[in-house]
Amino acid sequence: MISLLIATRNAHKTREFAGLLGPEFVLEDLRSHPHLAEVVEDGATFAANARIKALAVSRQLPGLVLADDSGLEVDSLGGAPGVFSARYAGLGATDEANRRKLLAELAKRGPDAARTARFRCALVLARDGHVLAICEGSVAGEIVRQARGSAGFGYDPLFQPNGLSETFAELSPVVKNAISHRGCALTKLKPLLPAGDIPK
Ligand code: ITT
Repeated sequence: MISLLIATRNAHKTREFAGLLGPEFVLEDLRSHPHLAEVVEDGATFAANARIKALAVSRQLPGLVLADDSGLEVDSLGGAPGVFSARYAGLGATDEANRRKLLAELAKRGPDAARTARFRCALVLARDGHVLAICEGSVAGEIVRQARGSAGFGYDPLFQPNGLSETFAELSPVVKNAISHRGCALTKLKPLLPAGDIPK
């Protein structure tokens, strides 16, 4: 069994990692460590923010720490919401408020605005304040005109991956994980995860 601390307070991310990593991993996340101060995510990129989270947590807690920074880039919004995905409609915004804002911003661009978009994910693995690995993944698709589906979280009901006619929120977790930005990034990182392969 490999113990891994996911440096997130987002239970949806932890649930996806559990599905992706399988039963040989014992996962914990920051909900078990409520005393840890909130990390300021002021990086300009997903990788920079994932690094900030991984380092801050791994300096305070022992063992392997995995941080995920992720979000949605919409082409006709100049890449927004990007690193601001979690707080697009303001600090502490709900997923629904963020989705409403995204549709409103796209509507302002007119009916012919491109709806192409991609989810991106950066994963940083760290231990004792040192970065061990950085892996990134992305998945391309388009923003649908009306939210569809109730699975997943965040912008899932608005995102239809290329080649499929369902949104991420209409797909089973197994199918989403197989093609998602998080799944792609983790596929690259997973071979490095068995504790024995990572130099102390
Ligand atoms: P932590 O920083 O504690 O990990 P967070 O939710 O604030 O939690 P991020 O700063 O990485 O994490 O923001 C990610 C946001 O991007 C997330 O809240 C969603 O709005 C969106 N997002 C990322 N991955 C997603 C996915 O698989 N499906 C839908 N939305 C996603």
